[in-house]
Amino acid sequence: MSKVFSGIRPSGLLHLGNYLGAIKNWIALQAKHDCIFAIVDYHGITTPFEPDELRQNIREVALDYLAVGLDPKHATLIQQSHVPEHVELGWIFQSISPVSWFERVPTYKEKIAQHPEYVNLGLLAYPALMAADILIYKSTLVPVGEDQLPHIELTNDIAKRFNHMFGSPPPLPLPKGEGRVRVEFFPPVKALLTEGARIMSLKDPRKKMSKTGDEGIALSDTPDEVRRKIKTATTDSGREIKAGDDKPALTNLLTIYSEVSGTPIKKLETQYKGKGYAEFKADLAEAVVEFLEPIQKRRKELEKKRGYVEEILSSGAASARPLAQKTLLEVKKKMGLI
Ligand code: AQP
Repeated sequence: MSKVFSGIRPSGLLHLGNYLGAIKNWIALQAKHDCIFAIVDYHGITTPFEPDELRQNIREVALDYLAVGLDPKHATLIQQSHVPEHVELGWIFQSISPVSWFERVPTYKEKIAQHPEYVNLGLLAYPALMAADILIYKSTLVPVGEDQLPHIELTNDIAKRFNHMFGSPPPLPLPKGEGRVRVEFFPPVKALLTEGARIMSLKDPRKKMSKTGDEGIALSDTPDEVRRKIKTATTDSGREIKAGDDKPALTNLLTIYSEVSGTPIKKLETQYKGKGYAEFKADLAEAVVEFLEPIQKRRKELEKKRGYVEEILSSGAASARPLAQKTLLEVKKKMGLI
C-alpha cells in the first residue's frame, strides 16, 4: 500500500478537467492505497478571493468530491487548514529552499500575469506548502494533472535538500549483509497522471479549462448550461471533425466526448465523417449531460443531509492530524527545534 496525497483549490466549482485530469485517478486509487485528499484552502487564498465565496466553495468542492465517488470509508478527506501542521512544515521548507527554485515555476509566472494586482508571497511560496502537504504524510504517489509536474519536481528537490541537510539516519545493512541501503527521511514522490486527459478551455483551447469564468463545464452545471456552453464552444477552421495539432479546439471536444462516452477518438472521427459541427456538438452535449446525471443526483441527496460535509471533514482532520504531528515532531527534532 502506497501513501497517496492530492488536493484541489476551492477557487470555484470543480469542472470536467479536474475530474478527468485528477479525481478520476483518485477514485481508482482509494480502494488500493492509503489516500488523503484535500481541499487546499490555504492555497486558495494565494489568488484573489471573497470570504463568503471561499466558504461556499469549500463546501461545494467537498460535495463534488463526495458526489463523484470519493468515499470517506476508503479515503481520508480533509480541509487543509484543519491540519495546521501543513503550514508549519511549509514554513520550514521555505526556510531551507533557494528563492530561485520558486521563481522559475511556470504557474507562478502564469498567476502573476493573470493577477498583476495581487502578487503575494504566498503565491511564490505555494510549492513549498504543496511539498509540505505531500511530505507531511510521507506520501509517495500524487495523482495530478500534467500542469502540476513542475510542483512535484520541486517537492522532490525540497525533500532531497531536507534529507541532505538533516535527514538520513546512518545507512542500514541489507538483510543478507550484501551492501548497505540508505533510508531517506522523506521518500521520493511520484506524480501519477491520467492518460491524455488535459482538458482545455471551451473558449480558448490553448488554455486549460479553469474554475473561473464561463470557459469550463462544472460538474454541477445544469443540462441547459452544458448545452449552451458546448453550443458556443470555439471550433477550428475547416469543416472536418478530426483531432490533430492543427485542430486544438476539436481535439479538446473529441477528448471530452471520448472520455465521457468511453468511445475512442478514432471511432468518433469515423462516426462524424461528413457530418456538421452542429450535430457533433449536440451529441457531445447529450453525452456530457448523461455522464453528469448520476453525479448530480448523488450531489442533490448529499446536499439534503445537514451537517454531513462538516462531519466528514472534521473526522478526516481527526485521522490525518496525528500523522502530520508525528512527522512534524521528527522534523523539529532533526532540526534542533526541540
Ligand atoms: N483543465 C484541466 N485538465 C486536466 N487536469 C486539470 N486540473 C486542473 N485543471 C485541469 C488538475 O486538477 C487538479 C486540481 O487543480 P486545481 O484546480 O487545484 O489547481 P489549478 O489547476 O492550478 O487551478 P487553479 O489555478 O487553482 O484555479 P483555476 O481552475 O481557476 O485556474 C490538479 O491535479 C490539476 O492538475
